[in-house]
Amino acid sequence: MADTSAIRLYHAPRTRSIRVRWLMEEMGLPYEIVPVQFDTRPAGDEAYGGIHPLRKVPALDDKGTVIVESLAIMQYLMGRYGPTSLDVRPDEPEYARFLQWFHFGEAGMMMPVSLLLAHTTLLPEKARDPRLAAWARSEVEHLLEFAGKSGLGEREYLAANRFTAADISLGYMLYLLKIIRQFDSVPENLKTWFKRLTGRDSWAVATAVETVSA
Ligand SMILES: N[C@@H](CCC(=O)N[C@@H](CS)C(=O)NCC(=O)O)C(=O)O
Repeated sequence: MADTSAIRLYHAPRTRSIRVRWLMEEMGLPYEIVPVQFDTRPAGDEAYGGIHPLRKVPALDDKGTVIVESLAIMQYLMGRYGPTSLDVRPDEPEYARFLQWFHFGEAGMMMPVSLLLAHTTLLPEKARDPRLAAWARSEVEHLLEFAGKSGLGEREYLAANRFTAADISLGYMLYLLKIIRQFDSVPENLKTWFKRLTGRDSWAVATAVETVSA
């Protein structure tokens, strides 16, 4: 296996860097956490702008190779330090299904979840638009109905009959909905699946707040 001694994850609790940390815990990769302050925006300090010019999290520095975007980072780590059961290979029957749900977790969900977050929690109360929040909530429900029916159905995991990066990707979005108290209308089978995912030891480490002082 390639040298992993200097993988550095720029991390803030509750953010999408959880996805990357969760994956690295599952893969057993050694890594170092670099806390990024997230109490005020933009995140991090000016020096962090040299790592991630948009000053968002996560970012990963692998011995000088810097990469941002949580799903791209996961794909990079699986490709660079795999093979791993978290990835689904092109020659496996559920490769397409894996890719679809892996990307759905961010590309499919991000817009309405971000709007919901902004208009229920993040923005100052005066700037929140209840109509926008209602629209975002119904869109999120619509997407989750799709994920519950077409994605999970009666399965235990989204693809390939095992826990994969697709579960990490979409699982994080359910965590975000939980944080902003929009979890009640999540379909029952996804709630059960989320419980299954969050029962993993790797989840406890990935979401530990006390290990970083941002
Ligand atoms: N699509 C990006 C989203 C990155 C992102 O927006 N991260 C949030 C935290 S979960 C952030 O840094 N927000 C602060 C900001 O937008 O200023 C990814 O998956 O990494």
